[in-house]
Amino acid sequence: MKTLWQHCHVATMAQGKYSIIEDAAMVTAGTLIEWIGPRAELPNGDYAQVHDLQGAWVTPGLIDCHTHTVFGGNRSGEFEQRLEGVSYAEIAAKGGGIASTVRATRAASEDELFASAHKRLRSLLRDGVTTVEIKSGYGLDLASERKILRVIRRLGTELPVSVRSTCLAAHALPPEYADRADDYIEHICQEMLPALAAEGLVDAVDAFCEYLAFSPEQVERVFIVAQQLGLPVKLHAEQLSSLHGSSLAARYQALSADHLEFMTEEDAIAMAASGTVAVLLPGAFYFLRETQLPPMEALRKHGVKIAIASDLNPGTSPALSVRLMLNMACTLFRMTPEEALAGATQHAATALGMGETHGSLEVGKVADFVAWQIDRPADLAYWLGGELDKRVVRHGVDVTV
Ligand code: DI6
Ligand code: FE
Repeated sequence: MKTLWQHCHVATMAQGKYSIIEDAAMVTAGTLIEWIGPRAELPNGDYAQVHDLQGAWVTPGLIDCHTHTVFGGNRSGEFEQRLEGVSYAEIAAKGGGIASTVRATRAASEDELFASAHKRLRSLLRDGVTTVEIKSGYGLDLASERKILRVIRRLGTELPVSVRSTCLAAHALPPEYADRADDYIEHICQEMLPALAAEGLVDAVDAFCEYLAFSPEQVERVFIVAQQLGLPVKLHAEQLSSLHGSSLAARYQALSADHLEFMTEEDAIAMAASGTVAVLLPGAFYFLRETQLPPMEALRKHGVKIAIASDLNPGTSPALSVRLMLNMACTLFRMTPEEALAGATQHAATALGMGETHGSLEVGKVADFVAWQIDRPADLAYWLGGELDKRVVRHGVDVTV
């Protein structure tokens, strides 16, 4: 069944550029794009449906390639304490921080986790997201990580969004393994990853490489097992200090290395050589009042692809809008609106290993797009959140929420 979409302009985002087609038309056949170009060149065809997009700007559906959407409780109380001068370290020493989210997540039932994550994910969808990556990492034992990953799979079947599931068991040290980080890594490698992968719950493996989390040596053990299981890897790296996790990620052909404020030019060279995407997370940078900027010039100079994501999580980035992240990428990281939009479309798709099928509007790609009632593409990075009039199409079907 063919559908014609016309009376629109398109920013196709092919090759990570606006690649604009004015007065465009697009033909979808089932879930795929069959033709796209200037309306004047539209070949004659028989269409089951014709949609008038009323002058909208069409972009690929937004892709949020780094989130921790599934968690119990929230940490607004800690936010309040931090604003009163209590440090993150003091809060953590009193059992707060990631540990408090782990307790709340372990205590929550699968249905409770699903219900709270569903609300957060709906906010992202209302913002034009058609693909999202969601990490586990607040369970930190086999049963609790499994519970989170099952919720992630269920979100993908019950909401009109493509969901990629990432196992982040190596996010923090669970209390049962206090002072035994190597033993916990061994448990991840021997028990957790093989079991969760065998259950089909894992699309990629991530870890938190940081002096207050896991060392590059520990992360490498996780990467080796991921590789044996045939799973691609990603890494939280260089967020608070420089351990060259991003170079390690590049050595393992990681899909992405994320955060990266403290990365070096050598890390950028390694990432460029392996095609590892730099996922920048301006929400966490902002929320932690970080001052060290990611090395934008080195990333550009060496041609590292840059993606932008929400990092939606209760501790460092309670961000419910990807468009707000685009604005922050421009204001805080000095990206252009075009670079920012590429970061939440084509480059975000590449960061999920989906770059061949998603992320731009080209013949043969999946028909995931948003028709925005805006004046120009830069509007997407201009407005600070809020709702924009739009139609959201996923797999060729209108799924506007
Ligand atoms: N980096 C972060 O900013 C979050 N996780 C990570 O690896 C922090 C998560 C939290 O504080 O709950
Ligand atoms: Fe994160």
